[in-house]
Amino acid sequence: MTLPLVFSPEVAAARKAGAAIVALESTIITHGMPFPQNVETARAVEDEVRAHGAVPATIAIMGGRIHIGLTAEELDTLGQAKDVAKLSRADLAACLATGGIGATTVAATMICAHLAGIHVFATGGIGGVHRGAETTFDISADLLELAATPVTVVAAGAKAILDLPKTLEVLETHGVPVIAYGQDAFPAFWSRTSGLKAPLRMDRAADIAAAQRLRTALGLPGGQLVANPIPPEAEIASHEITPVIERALHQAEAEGISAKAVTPYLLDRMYAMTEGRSLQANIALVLNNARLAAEIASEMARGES
Ligand code: PSU
Repeated sequence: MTLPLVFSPEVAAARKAGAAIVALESTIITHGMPFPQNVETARAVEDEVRAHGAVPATIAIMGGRIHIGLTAEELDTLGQAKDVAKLSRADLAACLATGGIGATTVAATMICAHLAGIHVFATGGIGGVHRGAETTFDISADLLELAATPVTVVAAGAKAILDLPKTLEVLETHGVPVIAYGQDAFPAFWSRTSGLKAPLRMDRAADIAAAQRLRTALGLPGGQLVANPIPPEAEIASHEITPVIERALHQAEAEGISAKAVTPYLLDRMYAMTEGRSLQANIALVLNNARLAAEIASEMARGES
């Protein structure tokens, strides 16, 4: 069976030329930000990747095909579409089989990027172990994907709405390298530090690229999580964001929100409670991750040529 992969003209040309490519996800567009900021941000992130020497490949499922790179019209359609499925490893094939429209989470984007031969992917924050997971068992499939699929994911850590110590534990159990970029602390999405030390630290994109190459050469499956702190001017300090997170978590519990709906609900509540500041921070950190991912992808492309 041939894979239902479709490449945008820009990505097809980049593949031919052996240029650096950075994968971008689409759940952040459909479930992570409101319209029109979602489409504006997706465009700005793509431009940031281009400005730093790589080609962006935003990934989504449309009409039974995996799109690797979206045209401006496709991005616009996705950003305004209603009832888009939030796809992870479990539901990717089902969405393709039924011809639906689906946005890819970190896990699904990693799978599609790997199929397309892309080794680096930039997002905002990965999913992780939710607070209260000891009773709900709510642990994002993103963590297991990092252990299975050889793609380096650049994120601002895991979202601080999660249980970060447990998230790091699960990553460790599954042998996922967690590399803080340029600092010792594991970042907490809206804040530069979570108060937890990251297991690894690297200060150069070239070292991160080499580590992914060596991981594969050693016969180890899986990728690596690069935890890139939000730029200082955009951060919301932990003492400011913590009460907001706690209020949002209480509301989610009171309303009985569960499973895939939890993260989008919390992000939306925090947007309202911070009068948009949480979204501004989210946009700044994604742009920052796009820059670093472009540098890593360029180093990887150099290593392959
Ligand atoms: N980064 C953001 N906003 C988001 C996400 C990442 O800045 O909304 C998405 C990613 O697609 C990630 C998902 O895979 O949130 C995690 O969802 P869950 O907690 O349900 O696994």
